[in-house]
Amino acid sequence: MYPVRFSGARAEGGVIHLEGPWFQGRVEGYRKEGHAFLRVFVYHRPEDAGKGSWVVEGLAPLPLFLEGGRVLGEGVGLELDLDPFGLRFSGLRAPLLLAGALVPVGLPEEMVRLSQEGDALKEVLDGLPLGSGYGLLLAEEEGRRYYGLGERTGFLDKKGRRWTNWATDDPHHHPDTDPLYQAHPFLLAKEGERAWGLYLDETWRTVFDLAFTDPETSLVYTEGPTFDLYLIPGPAPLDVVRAYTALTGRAPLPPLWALGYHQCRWSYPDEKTVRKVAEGFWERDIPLEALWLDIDYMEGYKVFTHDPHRFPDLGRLAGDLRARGVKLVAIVDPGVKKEEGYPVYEEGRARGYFVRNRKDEELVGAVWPQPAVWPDFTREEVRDWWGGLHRFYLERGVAGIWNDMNEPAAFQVEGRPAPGKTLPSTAKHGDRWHAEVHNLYGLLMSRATFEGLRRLEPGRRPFVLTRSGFAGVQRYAWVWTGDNSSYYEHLEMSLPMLLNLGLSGVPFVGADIGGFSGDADGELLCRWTWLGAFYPFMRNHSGKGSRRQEPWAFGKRWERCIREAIRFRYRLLPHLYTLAEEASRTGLPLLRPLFLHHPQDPRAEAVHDQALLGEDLLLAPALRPGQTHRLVYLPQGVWYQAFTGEMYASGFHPAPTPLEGIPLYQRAGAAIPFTDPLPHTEGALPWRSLVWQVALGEEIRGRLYEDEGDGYAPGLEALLEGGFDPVSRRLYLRLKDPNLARRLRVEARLLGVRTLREATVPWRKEEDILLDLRAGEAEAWL
Ligand code: MIG
Repeated sequence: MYPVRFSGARAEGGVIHLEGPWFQGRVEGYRKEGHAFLRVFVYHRPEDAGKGSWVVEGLAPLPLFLEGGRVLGEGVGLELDLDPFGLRFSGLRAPLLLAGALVPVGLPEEMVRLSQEGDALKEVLDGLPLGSGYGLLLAEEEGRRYYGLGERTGFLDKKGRRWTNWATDDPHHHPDTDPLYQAHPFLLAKEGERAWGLYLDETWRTVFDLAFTDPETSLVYTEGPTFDLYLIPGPAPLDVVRAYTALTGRAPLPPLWALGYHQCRWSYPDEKTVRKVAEGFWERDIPLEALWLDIDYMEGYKVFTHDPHRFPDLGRLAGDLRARGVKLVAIVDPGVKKEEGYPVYEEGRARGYFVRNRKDEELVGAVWPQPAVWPDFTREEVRDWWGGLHRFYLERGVAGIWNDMNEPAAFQVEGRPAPGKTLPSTAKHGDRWHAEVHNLYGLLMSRATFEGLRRLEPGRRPFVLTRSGFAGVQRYAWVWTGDNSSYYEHLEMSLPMLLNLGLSGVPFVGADIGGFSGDADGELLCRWTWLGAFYPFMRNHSGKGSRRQEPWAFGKRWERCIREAIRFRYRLLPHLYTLAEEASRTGLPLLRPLFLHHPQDPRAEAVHDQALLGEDLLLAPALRPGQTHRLVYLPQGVWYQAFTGEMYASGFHPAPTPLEGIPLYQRAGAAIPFTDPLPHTEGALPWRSLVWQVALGEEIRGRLYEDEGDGYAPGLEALLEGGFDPVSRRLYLRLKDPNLARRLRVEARLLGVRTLREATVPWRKEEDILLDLRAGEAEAWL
């Protein structure tokens, strides 16, 4: 590799143009929703000058000018070196941009092999005159930590390892497996309380070597022919997340039901089994929102079909379940069975919609359907077609779509085992190599599905779950973390995995509760369901060959505990839905690492086994069998144990971890809306019963968002405000609630308050004191 050099820089039309004998570049300023961004773009082929983006859109220009070596614009600044090219930005010193293929780090085995086959590599890389690839060197700072990068194994801080973006189906991943299904070339760097972000808008394989090969240096590498980098100034971690989601897009508000409890298995083999599982929930009074159909509902793994014997009438099944509030979700894989007379194949072939091989023939491989071909989702007409096919499911009452195997995963290609379990880099999507668009496959498939559902049922909010995705996938789908195993280690790892996905802009995420591969047991499933009650996406799923893991699978002892966890989830729904609405507006995830709200606290920086739900609830799950206690770290502020009401100051404390529950803390001053558990969410809004759980504080505040739970009618907001004066012991609460008259019960639970001297409203005592809030106002002396 050799340094990129420029001989001059000039400002023109608010853009800084970089010129050199081999390389050209631009620094551009942008603005969106009050956030400023800098784009540093370097290329060497004239045809790349106008490179677009698959993800970023709707930016307004922010004019830049040059002052000495500094690039300045309103609210942003960057220092440049031209020869060799380097930059300084916020806390980032990036002394060198290197060009040329970086064989030891970046290149996949397949490409190395191709390179040994003469000029094939040159062809893959489109005959680049200078080889290919760029790597930006970052000077490391001791106190810097890195987060983001989407879905990853490991702990919270991603420094010290090398991470690759190359969507990969790895069904048996381990603590150090990389890469996995998602590709998010995004970093959030934190240095003390300041943070900055970096998004590499490149869809080719990219590599983030974070002080791994060399502790003094990190490397951000792309194997593609351009280097397209967005810099996000911060200055707080919260600003970086808000700005990054302004840049790459936000998740739309999901239908309320998506936040309920989901039950899945590969597979419930026939209609009878599906009905029996539903009965199992109803008999035991366990809430159930949706049952999921895995690949065996299809006839011969053909998408947009159902098996005539095992699932003779999907519509009737969906209708019967729906009558009791339960939705059906069906899996749709991208691999289309190549079979004469199968209309999806015939139509796709006639229109030339499938991915082609390097000889420009239909690329034939094998996945669950054998043989199989793959739609080319990079083309809009293919996405439109695919989206429209979903009419099949909607007509049969299916409520949501589950996209799997969309890395894309392939078992074989052209009669041979598929290297890397995917399509060859030389496959063609239109005139692009698979190498360029591989990472986009899941994103674009989800987009096709989401847009199709929205077109077909414009009055409803689509629900799509995807396994693979790229930066921005949150605009179209929820994400689950693929094939974990029934290990306590994977229970533990799920939290940092979901937290980093959240920081990477994907708020609606979950891991398979109970673990997908391997055999769960009652205690593991109980612990996992309690943690899962806080996953934005709460689904129990298990794989073929593993023990069944419905809530009652391990006997009464465990059923009790699991039922409690699922019921707790339903109590929490008013708050979860409020946070979901916030996520759709601000990009902030539901589940957040401690440091996001406590950036000044060094002890919060690496905590991987606790999380915040919103800003006000802190959870600290039990993660080992037989565990009776664990250490909990509470950041700045006063906290109340959310079940027992005990008060804690910031710091460490040993907490008991009983099976019925989870160590959960509520920030002093926070009011959280809870409801009574319902069997499902049909007709639940507006909440008939609301209990605002108040953790006393000098200032008290809580928010509730409500709408119809689906569709696009505007929503309403309820606010609880007030305060507690510790000297006079006077508590004042005022509720502004436009739906007040429609509720049967509205109360404030005074967390940890056991006695009350006097109140202006009716009150009663359970474990804690409950004040009637139907008058919209209450005063009490404690
Ligand atoms: O090759 O559809 O991650 O959730 O149950 C396995 C069967 C394919 C992988 C998914 C898993 C799903 C399974 N699928």
